[in-house]
Amino acid sequence: MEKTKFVYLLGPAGSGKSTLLSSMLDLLSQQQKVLPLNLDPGADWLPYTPEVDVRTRITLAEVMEEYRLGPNGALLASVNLTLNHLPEFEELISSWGPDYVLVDTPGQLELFAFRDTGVRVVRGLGGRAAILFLVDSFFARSPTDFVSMLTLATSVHTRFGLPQLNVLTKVDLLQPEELERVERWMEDPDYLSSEVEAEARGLRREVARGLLSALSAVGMPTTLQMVSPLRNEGILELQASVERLFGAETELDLGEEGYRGQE
Ligand SMILES: Nc1nc2c(ncn2[C@@H]2O[C@H](COP(=O)(O)OP(=O)(O)OP(=O)(O)O)[C@@H](O)[C@H]2O)c(=O)[nH]1
Ligand SMILES: [Mg+2]
Repeated sequence: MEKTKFVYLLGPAGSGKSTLLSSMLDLLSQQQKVLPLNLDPGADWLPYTPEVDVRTRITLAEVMEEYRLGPNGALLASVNLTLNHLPEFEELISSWGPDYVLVDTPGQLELFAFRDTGVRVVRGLGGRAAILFLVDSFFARSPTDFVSMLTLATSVHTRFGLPQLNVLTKVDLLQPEELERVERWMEDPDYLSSEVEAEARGLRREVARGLLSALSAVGMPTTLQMVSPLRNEGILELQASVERLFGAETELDLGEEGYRGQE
């Protein structure tokens, strides 16, 4: 299994994880053996057919009933219960022998990324791992919102310490000039900063300034891959970037603390 490449799709609720997974699956599986793995116990419907699916072991509705929890508590419990099934999933994946495993994660990003569940899942499944962090194009309309998303992306990167590609999804919803503006923000942090100064006021501006300065101290994300699975745009380029992401990467090493921290 040590050669298998696990690509974890992470991002805030509704950012397009499942849809992008489906498009990547269609493209990648033309040339490689690709296993779609669903780790979202709350998913009602998925735009692809998972080969291994946490919902065959745990469903949100059952956890709500059994533990008498509301939807949020039940989701938290379900994600934790996933850990019990990791050895089983690992075995299923291993016997399938895929080149790639595309991993769909729960919509509630914080459950997977900011508790220790995500790191334990990555470690439990093994192989070589990388993250695609998805940013909804909705947040690329405002420079201040965009800074918040870059902060979230950096925080996920720090948490997992894995090779990571940040991906702007649903770009079909942006006008060409909006897309150009985002590209300029990525190329020139001073331009992003000047746009924040022009847009935000009061405390919102103070916070955005602070975040920008923290980002420049730890290393501003430099790439943002643009995709629209709906129009099937950017998927080929994304696949090439994913290959490159694994290019120089060796065995997974999450260290004692569960992540390596910023390189
Ligand atoms: N316009 C547009 N809509 C998209 C695109 N990709 C996804 N969507 C829509 O965005 C919504 C959310 O997509 P999902 O793929 O379910 O997002 P998700 O991140 O898996 O959502 P959760 O698992 O619920 O957090 C759906 O209505 C999709 O049809 C895209 O490229 N363009
Ligand atoms: Mg989903």
